[in-house]
Amino acid sequence: MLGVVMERVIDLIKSSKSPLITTHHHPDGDGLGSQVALYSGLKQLGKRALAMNADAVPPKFKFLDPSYSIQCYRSPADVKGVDLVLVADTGDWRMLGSFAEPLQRIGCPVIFLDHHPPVQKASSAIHWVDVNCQATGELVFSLLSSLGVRLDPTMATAIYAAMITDASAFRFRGTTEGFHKTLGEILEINVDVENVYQHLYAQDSVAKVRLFGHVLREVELLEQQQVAVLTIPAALREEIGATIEDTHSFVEHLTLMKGVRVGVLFREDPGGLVKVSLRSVDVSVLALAEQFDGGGHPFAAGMLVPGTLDHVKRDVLNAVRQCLKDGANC
Ligand SMILES: [Mn+2]
Repeated sequence: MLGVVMERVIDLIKSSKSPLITTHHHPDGDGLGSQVALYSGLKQLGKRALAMNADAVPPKFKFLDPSYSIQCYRSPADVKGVDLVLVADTGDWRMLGSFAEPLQRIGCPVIFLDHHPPVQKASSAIHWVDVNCQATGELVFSLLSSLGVRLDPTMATAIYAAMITDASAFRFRGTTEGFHKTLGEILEINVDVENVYQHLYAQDSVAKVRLFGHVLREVELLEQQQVAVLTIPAALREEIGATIEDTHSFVEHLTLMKGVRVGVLFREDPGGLVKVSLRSVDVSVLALAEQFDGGGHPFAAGMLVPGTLDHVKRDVLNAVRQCLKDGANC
């Protein structure tokens, strides 16, 4: 099945003259790394490739795009002439935010390259999904190899960053022999691994550290310490001067505590929304996220829920309790 989809994807890319490559909103290392590698690879094949997103590249990821090729979408004129759309690291139109509608209006084929379990069925787009891949970067590596692209240091660095971002210190089951073999091939090209590490993991602002200190002091442990909860009220974040992006890694710390099975982070966002991030050690939290219109992976999922912090916390934590009761079936 995967082979047929891959062939179709390769045919569409080969016959395209002006492909547009994008990724999800609030882009991360895997999305941007995959996008940059695809963009550079398709340029090498002589295409008038365009890399464009709705959101600007967050400062910490700018090193992945040394030639500033990723543009910000402004008006329909920006996507004129595009004959193929490639979306990296999501299979969900909703994850494209304000860019979804203009992309759908182009009327050309759309290919989603992704490694998340599919959440939407009703779509005329082509979905090349491999949930066995730990990162979309891994998928991009095999796609570019199949297209005969010779990786240069920019592409190699982008794929390397994409893969190590989503591998989270190789803690997940998706860390396969194949994953490490791909990394091995990437490292044969000139990748400055210390530089990538510095950019991805050693750029914390003082505000981020202070905010983390504040929320950690208030960590809640529920259900005989099997559930750990962090809460970030908007007022606290703003008072300290931390950005929304600063909070992204906080949830990862919860499941480092012995005995904790599920970590939940609640972040009060603008517009009456609460961002919920879920991490789990041994029960799937994906169905739980889907109940609230979210998505992700079995052990790392999230959703944006309308409502007040208190109400969203109550509803989600009830669902988490149910999830623990149901065990692996949830
Ligand atoms: Mn990813």
